[in-house]
Amino acid sequence: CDTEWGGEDMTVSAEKSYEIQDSGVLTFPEGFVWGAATAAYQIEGAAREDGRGPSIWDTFSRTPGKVHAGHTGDVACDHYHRYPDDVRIMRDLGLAAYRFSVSWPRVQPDGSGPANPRGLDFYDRLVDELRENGITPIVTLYHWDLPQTLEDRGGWTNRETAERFAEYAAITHARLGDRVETWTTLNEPWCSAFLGYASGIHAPGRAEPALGFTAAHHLLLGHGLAVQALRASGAGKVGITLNLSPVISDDAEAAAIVDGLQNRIFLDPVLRGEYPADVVEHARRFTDWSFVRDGDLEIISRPTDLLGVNYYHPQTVAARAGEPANPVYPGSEGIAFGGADAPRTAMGWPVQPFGLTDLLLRLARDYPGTPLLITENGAAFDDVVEDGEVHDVGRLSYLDGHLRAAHAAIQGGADLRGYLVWSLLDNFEWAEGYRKRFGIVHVDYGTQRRTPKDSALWYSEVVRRNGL
Ligand code: LGS
Repeated sequence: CDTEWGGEDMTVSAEKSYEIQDSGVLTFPEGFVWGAATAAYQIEGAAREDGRGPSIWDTFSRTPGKVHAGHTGDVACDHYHRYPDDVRIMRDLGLAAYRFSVSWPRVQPDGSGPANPRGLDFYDRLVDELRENGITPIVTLYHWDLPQTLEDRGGWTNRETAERFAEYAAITHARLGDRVETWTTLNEPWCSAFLGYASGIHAPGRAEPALGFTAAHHLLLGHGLAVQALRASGAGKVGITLNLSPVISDDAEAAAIVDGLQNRIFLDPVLRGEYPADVVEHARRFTDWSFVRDGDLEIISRPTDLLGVNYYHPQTVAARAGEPANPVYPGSEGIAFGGADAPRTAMGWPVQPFGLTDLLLRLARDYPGTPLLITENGAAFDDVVEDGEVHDVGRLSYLDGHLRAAHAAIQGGADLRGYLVWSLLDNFEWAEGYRKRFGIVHVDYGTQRRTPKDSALWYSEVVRRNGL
């Protein structure tokens, strides 16, 4: 890898990024964890069952104009009732691990107070079912479904939400901790903060740049307090999942701004105990950072056992005078996004596997000592079922390319422990509703019929061989 990251020079130029040479047989390290991932609101359905309270996504998806065609997670993949079938599919594919999220409003319908036992019962059944089928459960505590009652009190802009989150983490661990070893606190706090509060693209739909930074800090504080709570109750392995994107640019300043707002604003507090000085300066026109209190960064940087990495694509940016700010990156005026010369997925995202190698090697170099787990990687394509089969060549080739990229990073020294494909099933893709399909298993939403796609059959063979 001849790319340069961090330090003074943040630039990675497209020309310098190498081709992944090795297209022969590749074997992953012994014990490499292979699996798939999902999230509660995206697959469960059963939105009003067994005492579940409303979350910000129930509210947001019912707000006209926010989600494609007014889709909601009310039914989704009906996984709440069909989980035994879904676990059987995973077993048949030979998956070793399954990452799912626990719905906070099932466990605490109002976001605080005593647990709703019927909500926890579901996860109890799911965990047992997984273990009986030889699949290791990996729990995400927060995948964006904040109890609406907490949002009514300010949501993640309110410091108290961080404390409530730690209580919820302890309650959930008390019930599942005897059978679940690996816990991640938050999924992609960047999305919660900057899609949810700075730009309004996601729930709760607030759109003030300053709130993005406040929410980011309280999410990080919630992570740190939850780590403490999980440790106190004897959790095995604890970590956080971040959505990280290498930034490709010929302009070092533009690259540093975007890298700071996307990656370092979360990586540095968690893994180094400080906010990056350049990000603090950059955001001063929006916030005085007075929400950061003495001692917060010690809490946020409590040691973790793994870093969950969600990787989809790099960000290609260029300096361009007059460009308005991208609302998900406050203060990014003068920076143009996109423009990579690469094939695209159905989301319009470029397919650039080398970005995963760059990212993993950068993490190994700049944040050494933390084992890495790819908690999400995958792609949406416009799949069709033909005679009971789905020939999703685009996804298969995306996954193949990214696994080769991950393997290259391991060979370069990254301590990568496993790979979880996003997603097991087609599901509710947030603001895109059901129109974007990320599953390796097709879901017919009319009949709830599951059809493993070609990518699933191929992935099953990868898992069996522990390689490509
Ligand atoms: O389904 C989500 C997947 C799909 O693509 C999953 O729930 C999330 O954890 C994750 O965010 N996912 C995902 N991410 C790609 C991120 C691209 C950045 C989008 C920026 C919008 C302006």
